[in-house]
Amino acid sequence: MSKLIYVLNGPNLNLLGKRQPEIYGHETLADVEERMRKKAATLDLTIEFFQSNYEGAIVEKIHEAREKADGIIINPAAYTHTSVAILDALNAFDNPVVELHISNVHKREAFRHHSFVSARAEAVMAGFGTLGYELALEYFK
Ligand code: DHK
Repeated sequence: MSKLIYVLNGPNLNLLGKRQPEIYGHETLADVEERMRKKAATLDLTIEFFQSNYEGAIVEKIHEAREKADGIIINPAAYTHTSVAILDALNAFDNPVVELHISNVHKREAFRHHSFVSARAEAVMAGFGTLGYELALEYFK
């Protein structure tokens, strides 16, 4: 049976393609989702794609994943650097977690260098642009 991977996106990623394209690129989140679905099919994976600007909604989606998902790919966006709640939710999830950032956060402002989620993630990727989402699927093949 094909594995189900939850792909979770945090705040402002709904503006992907419009927001600071010099950092986050020109692709929209819908473009990313479409490319991921195609790539997932080649790896015998199924994805559940989700974005929210609300911390609690992301926490609740991680709770849902506890019952359903074989893995999580998460770009927590700004919550990467602030959210103990998302870390705690991920710690209550038993399958692998891949943390993803479109930009190389380590090349940016100092406040982006710390991630609460990295304490939980099996793998962390940053700086691959939106291509990173497809590459992250390879972890679960
Ligand atoms: C996206 C954001 O919105 C920022 O708050 C993070 C991350 C970096 C990204 O590179 O995908 O600091």
